[in-house]
Amino acid sequence: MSEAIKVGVVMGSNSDWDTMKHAVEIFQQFGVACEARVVSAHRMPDDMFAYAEAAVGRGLKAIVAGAGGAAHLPGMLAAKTVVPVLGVPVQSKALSGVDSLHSIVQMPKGIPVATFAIGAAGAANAALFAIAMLANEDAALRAKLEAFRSAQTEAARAMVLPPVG
Ligand code: RP5
Repeated sequence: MSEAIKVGVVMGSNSDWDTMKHAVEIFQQFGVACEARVVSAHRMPDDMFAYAEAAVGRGLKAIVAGAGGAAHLPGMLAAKTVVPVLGVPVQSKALSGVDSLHSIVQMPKGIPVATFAIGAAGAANAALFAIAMLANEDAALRAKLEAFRSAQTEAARAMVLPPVG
């Protein structure tokens, strides 16, 4: 039997995939069962509400939601579920993702969305943050996270700069 999905990665359009795949890659690297779907707030609002309303019952522990421009998906999911929503601003063509960032980060008091950096780094970090939350109840996952951090530290220590000129 396949492992139960723990985390959802959702996005407003398939044009967001180049950014959001970085979250999925991290979940796969850590062996966290996740699903990836397009759930557009504007083009399929009923599906978005159904996804949010089913999240607790399906056992989702976090939802990583990415969107660009008028990025309402993370906030509206958060409005419809108590499952933690982690928002990723996708870099937009017109305003480079500052519009996405502002749309996601400026939530009203009472309906939080954890908001990450614009683009691929934000998507990867959202996944790492979700993993850190899951690791509170999962010693094996915590060990993987600690190993990831150690490897990253060693890679940074091994960095060599090129000579000037
Ligand atoms: C948003 O509109 C999506 O999240 C995407 O970032 C943006 C553009 O969507 P497409 O026109 O590329 O489908 O809803």
